Amino acid sequence: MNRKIIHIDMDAFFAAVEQRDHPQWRGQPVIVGGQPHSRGVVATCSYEARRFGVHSAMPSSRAYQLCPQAVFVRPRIPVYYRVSQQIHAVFHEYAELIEPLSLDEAYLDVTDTDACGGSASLMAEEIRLKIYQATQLTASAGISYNKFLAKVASDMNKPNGQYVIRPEQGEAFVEQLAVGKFYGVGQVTEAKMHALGIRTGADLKAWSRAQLQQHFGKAGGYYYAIARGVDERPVVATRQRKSLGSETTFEQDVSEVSLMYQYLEQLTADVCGVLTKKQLAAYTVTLKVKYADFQQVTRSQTVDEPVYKPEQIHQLLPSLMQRTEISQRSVRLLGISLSKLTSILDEGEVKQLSLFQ
Ligand code: TTP
Ligand code: MG
Repeated sequence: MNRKIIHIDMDAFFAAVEQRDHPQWRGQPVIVGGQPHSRGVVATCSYEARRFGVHSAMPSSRAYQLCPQAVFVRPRIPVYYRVSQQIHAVFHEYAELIEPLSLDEAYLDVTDTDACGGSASLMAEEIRLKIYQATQLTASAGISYNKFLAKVASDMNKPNGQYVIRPEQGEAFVEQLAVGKFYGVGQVTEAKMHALGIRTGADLKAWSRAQLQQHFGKAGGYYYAIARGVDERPVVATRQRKSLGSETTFEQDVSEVSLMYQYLEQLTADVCGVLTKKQLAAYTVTLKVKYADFQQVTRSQTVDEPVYKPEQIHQLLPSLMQRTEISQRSVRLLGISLSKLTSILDEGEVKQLSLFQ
């Protein structure tokens, strides 16, 4: 029994929201992320900017060289969260099993959904229409019998389009697909495959499972299966963690700020340890302070680029600490927590795989 999976992905998500909210930017190259002369990177850009070669994760300075006339805007993460909630409300009309990959992307298992006479393609049309009606934003969809193919399919007719890969087409579809297009194959793995002479799904198929495992470890088994159009991974409606934190109550109240900073460094190290193990990064860092009289305050900062290294968090500490009264009052508890978590893909590349409120 084949499953029916829909992968939905919003088009130029952050940039499309900015163009929606700033009509004067419609039809213009819009680059969301770091400012032109900053050391930041491009989060995403409008399709008008992509024509100049600008893309996600490119240094903003490079984007400026390619497209100096672009409008450079800072991300407004809370607005994107709101849109994400709206599109999820639509998803819930069609599927119980929804697996978000990021704010703007999700897998839906619609195998047991009766809507549209059971046609997943018609459901995808309706979902995209309802998303548009609710948000004035366009989405693309891929429809297939597993997650891997649904994901690849959603890129085929982007923007504002959809594409179906039927069970009998799956294997042939993967054969002609460049390995760089495989979800889960980053630039490093792609280069490694190229070095082995593997450029397409067909090339990949020529290798045995054992050989692939030998070269790529655990991922080898996954590559072996997807080269054959097989991907048994279920759509999992993961209850994602919303935050990670660590705190400590002192045996004796602390009044020296430099000592507090040292404790916070230790707490940061603890939290980052967990973060790294879970392959996550965070947009929001929160400092919690409980004063000697048990009064408690929290101070948060949300950043444009998710943080995951202790040094990145250390940089935020002084301004968070300044927003408290720790220099005048002694403290019985300090805590650090990280929220608005997002996944880090292998190869050190940070990508919004799972952003959650
Ligand atoms: P994507 O869905 O990868 O890209 P997109 O929606 O902007 O464009 P496309 O039409 O090709 O789907 O990512 C969704 C959002 O996540 C994107 O709008 C901005 C953010 N993002 C980053 O902040 N950094 C990144 O490196 C990537 C890839 C995305
Ligand atoms: Mg998208």
